[in-house]
Formats: sequence, C-alpha cells, structure tokens
Amino acid sequence: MQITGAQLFVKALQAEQVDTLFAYPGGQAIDLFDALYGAAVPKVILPRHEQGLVHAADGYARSTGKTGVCLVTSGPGATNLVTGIATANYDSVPLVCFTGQVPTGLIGNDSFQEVNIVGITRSITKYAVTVRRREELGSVIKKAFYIAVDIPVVADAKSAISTLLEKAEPLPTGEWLAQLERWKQQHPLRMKPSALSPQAILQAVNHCFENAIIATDVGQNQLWATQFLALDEHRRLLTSGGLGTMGYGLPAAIGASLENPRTDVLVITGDGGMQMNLQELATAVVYELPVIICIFTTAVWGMCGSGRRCFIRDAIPPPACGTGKAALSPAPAPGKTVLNIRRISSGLRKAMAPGASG
Ligand SMILES: Cc1ncc(C[n+]2csc(CCOP(=O)(O)OP(=O)(O)O)c2C)c(N)n1
Ligand SMILES: [Mg+2]
Repeated sequence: MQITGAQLFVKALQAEQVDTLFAYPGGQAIDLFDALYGAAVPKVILPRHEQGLVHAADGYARSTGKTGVCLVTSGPGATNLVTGIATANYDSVPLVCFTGQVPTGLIGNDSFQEVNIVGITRSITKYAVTVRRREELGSVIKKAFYIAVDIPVVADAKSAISTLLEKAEPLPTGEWLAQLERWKQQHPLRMKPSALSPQAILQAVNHCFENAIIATDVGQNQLWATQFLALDEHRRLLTSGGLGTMGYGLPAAIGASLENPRTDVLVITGDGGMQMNLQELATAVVYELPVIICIFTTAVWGMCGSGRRCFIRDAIPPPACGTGKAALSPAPAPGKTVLNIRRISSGLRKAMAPGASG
C-alpha cells in the first residue's frame, strides 16, 4: 500500500534527523499531526502562538547549530510565521517551515484560510515552494534542508577567520580607531555606584552566571545587554540583530532551553517587549523550562524616547507602555521585583535555584 503524504512527511523529517518539531495545529495540518502522533521522533513542542513558535525554533537553531523546524496550518497560521521567518533570514539562521495549504483544486479561489504564503515569504526566504504532488514531497523536503544549512551559523571561529583572512586585503583602520578612541574620551560610559543602573544589573549577571545562554529583546535593554554583558564561549547571546524584532527574547530562550537543559538560559527584556509574546510564559511553564526572565521595567518604550532625544533632539518623553505588571499578575511563574542595587545578585541567585519563588 502506498504511504500517505503525511506519513511521508514524518519519514522525511526522520531521515533529516529532526529531533524536535515546533508545531501548532489547524485544519490543514491535522493529517500531519495524526501522522506525528504515533511517531517516537520528532518530539513535538507546542508553543502558544505561531510567532512564539518560530522564534523558539530560531532560538533552538542558534543555540544548537541544528536547523529549526516549524509546522503550522494554512492562512493565519502561516502569516503568523512571517515576522519570525524574516528575523531568522536576516540573521542567517537555518529554519525549515512547513505550512498547510487548502486542497490543491481550491488554491487560488480565495478559499477559507487560504493565503499565498509562498508569494508572501519569497523575499524573506532562500527557497519557498508549494508542493502540489505527493511524489515531489520527499525531494522538496530534502532540498529545503540542504539549502537551510548551506551557510552554517556555527563555525569554528579560528578556522573560519583564517580562511576569510586568506581572501581579505588589509584596509587602513588607524583613522577609524583613533576616532573611536576620541568618542570614548568624549562620552565615557558612566554609572553612579549606588544606583540600580542597567550596567550594575548586567555586571551582576556577568558575575552570577558563568555559563549562560542570554536572549535579548529589542530596545534600550538590547543595547545595554550588548554593551555590558561579557560575552564569550561560556556566555552566549541570542539577539535579533538584523530585523530588531521585539518579542523575540522569551520564545527564543524557550527554544534554547529545550536543548540546553544544563545551561542557565536568561532573557533580558523590556517591559514593552515582554508584553509582545507574553503568552509563551505558559509554554515555559508547561514544559518546565527554567528560563530566567530579567525585565528592565522602565514603564516606557524607552528606545522610542532615547532615539528621539539622540537623533531629533526634542524633549518629548517616550511613550508609556505600563510596567507590564498588570500583564504579569498573576503570572504562571514566580517572580520578584528588585528595586535596590544590593538585591540584584541575590535576586538573580534566587531565580537560578530550582523551585525559585519571589
Ligand atoms: C515588533 C516590533 N515592533 C516595534 C518595534 C519598534 N521598537 C523598537 S524598540 C521599541 C521600544 C521597546 O520598549 P521596551 O521593550 O520597554 O524596551 P526599552 O527600550 O524600554 O528597554 C519599539 C517600540 C520593534 N523593534 N519591533
Ligand atoms: Mg521599557
């Protein structure tokens, strides 16, 4: 008996050694879910929203070097992936995303839950295709995985840089370095020793976490994190560098935590960004992922104000986003507010301890 397309799909994932599939159900993906139901591999992770799902697959990919794999339904399931696909594409993160589609004969008829997802994603993917014939499925999946990994995200920096250097011509950098030095003299990073400053908080993170994967959101919190975190092979950063996607941090940390159970996984986020994919707190709780979330509560979309002050030089205050407390209360996970510089390290240590509560 011929195997079904859905069974073929599962076999193809197994052949690609996909151990984890980030999936969200819907009408046009039901058969695939049925086929996955009995399979020991891949393990299916069910986030709470497709945007959270695709960022989780991205965090999984960035933290493991493997390809992140997503499955969602047609229409709204597919369009909810778009921001995450663009985020991953911009930062060269290998993802393979499957969406359902309406029955072949209905394609192009404005059918229920139909969108032209291939058209929508063409400019933010390396390869986007609608599979119309079962016989093509295996080779299309193989090609997708091949293309996804043709630029590896993880390389041995020593050998990669040596190879690049063989092809590079040195340019004069003296003037640029001198300019940087002048700027550092003119605008040194300052910190009041007694204040609960971003610098003090991030130095406490450096101090408390010897090994950590740190995902950021976007805003002032991201700039502070990249300025003040001491990053090396033990403290690794997951950040939306190209697209600058608010709401990336928490789901990316969830994806990373799944495959790095022995590493502390932190999110550095703002009170605005935290509210963007807040629903994923439930995913972290359900899968018992000990993700530590450090929310910089500024009560504003801070970056929007600082950008204006730096570049337009007007004095309009940044827009208020609330503290996020209303959204977090009652949160499904324990939390603690730190208001005093002396409490930062103990707050972080408490979050590290199993069964931490605030
Ligand atoms: C999805 C998305 N929407 C809007 C923006 C524009 N944006 C960049 S930073 C920012 C404010 C972030 O506020 P918050 O999370 O509180 O961080 P803060 O700057 O206060 O640290 C906004 C709205 C964005 N980067 N991404
Ligand atoms: Mg803020």
